[in-house]
Amino acid sequence: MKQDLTSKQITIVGAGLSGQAAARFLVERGAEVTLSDMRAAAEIPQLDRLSALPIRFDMGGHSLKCFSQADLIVISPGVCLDIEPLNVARAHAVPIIGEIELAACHLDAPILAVTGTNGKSTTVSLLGAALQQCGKEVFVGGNLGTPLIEACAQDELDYLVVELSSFQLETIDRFCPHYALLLNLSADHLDRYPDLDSYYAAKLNLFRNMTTAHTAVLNADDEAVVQLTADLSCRKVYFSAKGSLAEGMGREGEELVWRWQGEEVRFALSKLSLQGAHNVENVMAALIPALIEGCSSEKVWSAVCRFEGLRHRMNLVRELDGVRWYNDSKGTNIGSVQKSLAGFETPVTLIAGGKDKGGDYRLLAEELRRTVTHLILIGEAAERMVHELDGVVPIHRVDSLEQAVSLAQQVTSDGGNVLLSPACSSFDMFENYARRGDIFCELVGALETGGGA
Ligand code: UMA
Ligand code: ADP
Repeated sequence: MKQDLTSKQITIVGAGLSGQAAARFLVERGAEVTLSDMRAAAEIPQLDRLSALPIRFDMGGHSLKCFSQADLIVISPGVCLDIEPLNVARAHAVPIIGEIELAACHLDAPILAVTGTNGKSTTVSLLGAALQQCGKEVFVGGNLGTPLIEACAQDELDYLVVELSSFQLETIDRFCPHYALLLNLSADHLDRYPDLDSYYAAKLNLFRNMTTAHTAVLNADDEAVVQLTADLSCRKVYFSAKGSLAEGMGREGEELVWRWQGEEVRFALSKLSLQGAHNVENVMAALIPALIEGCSSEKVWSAVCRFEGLRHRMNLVRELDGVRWYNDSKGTNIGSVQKSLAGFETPVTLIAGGKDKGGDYRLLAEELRRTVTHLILIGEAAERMVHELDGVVPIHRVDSLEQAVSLAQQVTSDGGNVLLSPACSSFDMFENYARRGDIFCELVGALETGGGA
């Protein structure tokens, strides 16, 4: 339901991408906006773009009166719900929502939401491309990078394809997607959640308002996904990369097979540009809503096959002296690094580490033993990683990404690979994962031949 926001006192918490976009939207709707951030204004990228707007800035900390006296509080995904200013707001009965909830109340097009621990960005991009190929007007964003609230400025959208993180799903209330894709569940963000169950519960919030008129797209091969969605009241459609399905999207040898309401369509996997078993799962999930919506299977498949993948996900940076260098800076948790390593048949020097998210690094041991000859560690998590992986493979600790790249060149022989796939977030040393990946690519690009093993 669209709220009248005119003259409402609204405090936005966090002045990053999400908060700045919410501020622009709310000012346009006539709200009296306060933008509050614990960082000083000078530390916040692109804040000057808001300087011409009638916004009150509460920077360098959160003033409690901006929370106790507001009509509504809109929080950014990186803001934890248990910070003191939000407790004050709750004590004054001020409603607290996230940018996603605010946006959804003011958008009419059907929402196709994608969540899961890994593969979200790839899947929303595939789904967006597939729908666009069929002539649909589509917004593609959310956690991927463009805040959902920015879709409110676009007219005549057919679909909103939205990547949602567990952080964003904590603060939805009436948000209800037409399709909700849950790709997989494994440990992540344990620096924000007290335990795995709380992280999974945030993800499952996605389904809270869905009824029989809505569709959940679920990974039949993921035990946690299947168990935790057993009681959903909406329609469930499954995909399985491990075998065929009587109804849904299965795999038979080198073909995907879509069986739906008596029809059968086959897709040859050899035509895909994307590499890796995990990407087959992402493709399967992305195809389902497009096919159910009646898009042409030829058009959808041609868009999916052309898609070459997003930056910072297993990109080949260069080959030098017979060594292949890969940037997987978006490999920010243990499950994703397991999948990335599983794709290698030749020896790997792995560069990992960063801001610790509290996962169990011992889960990497099996893949490390199989493929990794040297493990080079950077960042805050290095100490715990050394402790948990002691004796599994030779470990080297260094102080910077530059040192890691230089050492990787020295220890990696002709025929081997160097992979940056950190299993951690980047915020201890870099602005974000993309900056970390860009710097890695620059360092690798500057290497000279003959510096290796
Ligand atoms: N802040 C406060 N008070 C707090 C906590 C944070 O003022 O208590 C401030 C920080 O000082 C900072 C601002 O909040 O200035 C940052 O807000 P944010 O962390 O929510 O970041 P945004 O720039 O708004 O970007 C967010 C998402 N960030 C996170 O979830 C951490 C982006 O996802 C998303 O692309 C963007 O909204 C648009 O929707 C990034 C991410 O790392 C890619 N996501 C995590 C992931 O994928 O693992 C969940
Ligand atoms: P997300 O947006 O969920 O972080 P991405 O599509 O950006 O996911 O992929 C990030 C990393 O996760 C990739 O580099 C790859 O290592 C891994 N990954 C991608 N898809 C999957 C999947 N379906 N299952 C497990 N790991 C995956």
